[in-house]
Amino acid sequence: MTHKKQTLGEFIIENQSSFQYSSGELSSLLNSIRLAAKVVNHEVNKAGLVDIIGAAGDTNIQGEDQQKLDVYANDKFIQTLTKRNIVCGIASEEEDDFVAINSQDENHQNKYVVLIDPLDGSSNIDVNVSVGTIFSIYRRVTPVGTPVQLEDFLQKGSEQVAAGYVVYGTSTMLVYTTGDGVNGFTLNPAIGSFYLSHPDMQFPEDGNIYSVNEGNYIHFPQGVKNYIKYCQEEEEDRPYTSRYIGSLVSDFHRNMIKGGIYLYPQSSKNPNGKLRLLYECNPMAFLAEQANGKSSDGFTRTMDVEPTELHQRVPFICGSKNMVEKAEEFMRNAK
Ligand code: AHM
Ligand code: MG
Repeated sequence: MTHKKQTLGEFIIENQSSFQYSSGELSSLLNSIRLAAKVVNHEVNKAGLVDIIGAAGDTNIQGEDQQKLDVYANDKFIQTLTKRNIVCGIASEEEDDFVAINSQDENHQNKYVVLIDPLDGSSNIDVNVSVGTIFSIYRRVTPVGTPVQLEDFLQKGSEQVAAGYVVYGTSTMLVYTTGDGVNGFTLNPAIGSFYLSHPDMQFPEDGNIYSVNEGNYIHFPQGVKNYIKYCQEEEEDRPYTSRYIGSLVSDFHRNMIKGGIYLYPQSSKNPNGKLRLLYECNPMAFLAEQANGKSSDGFTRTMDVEPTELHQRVPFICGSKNMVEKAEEFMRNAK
């Protein structure tokens, strides 16, 4: 039996009513992300041609300056999200401060804020390894009709209304949640449409992959060191396999499909770890929980951490439920 393949555009509209404020605005917002993702994908895919068509800093054939891909991705997402009257502000890894969207929204009627890492893992581009876009969406907390404020962005992850990522990998996928499970869509580059390829994605409860930058082992807290040793012990289902791409989206995506745990702990060098709470950890935590996984800093649920600044970092342990709980046990016991 052949089924008609559902496109992302169709899926967004058809599932609109499962969202509690189903005014169509969130659907339109998700559609802007879908469009920007395609444009960025096209550019990321040309990255290897840089020597032929010009590198960042060069001038291209139209006389425009070539941009670094992360700057390009940032501009594209901001441009696309600004066009529809839905988003009042955007915070991005690429911008020191949040961007208030006043030009299109003079009366401050737009209700949503978006936090985004436009191109995560961009140091991987030069070596043809996959990168990703991560996004997180909230409703503003300040009243409509007033300018967007920092507090609209500093919301706990548990307040997210949607989150997702795009992985520009061997194929390009967009994976997102609006709080009703996680669905994955694969881009057919010949046609330029995303199709539902991974409905209702779930982390296996257990797994045998651990992903951590073990080069930093010496700087890790004792609980993490002990957990890593546990992963390496010879037991019935261990040692686990170590897989670390160094591209959060790809490591997370693989672990969600195969079962695994990702750790970016605090270290003596980086007391809060490296990853950013608002546009890296919280969206991944929302996806993880929606996919039957778990996410914490070792002690506190990621989505319960009270944000104090836009670019705040937190230790991050995320993945299959039983694996994260085991790592948390090691953290507690080493305290
Ligand atoms: P970036 O936002 O500067 O690209 O850094 C985030 C990336 C994650 O994708 C990845 O998991 C991590 O940094 C890798 O860091 P490290 O090289 O320290 O292991
Ligand atoms: Mg990043």
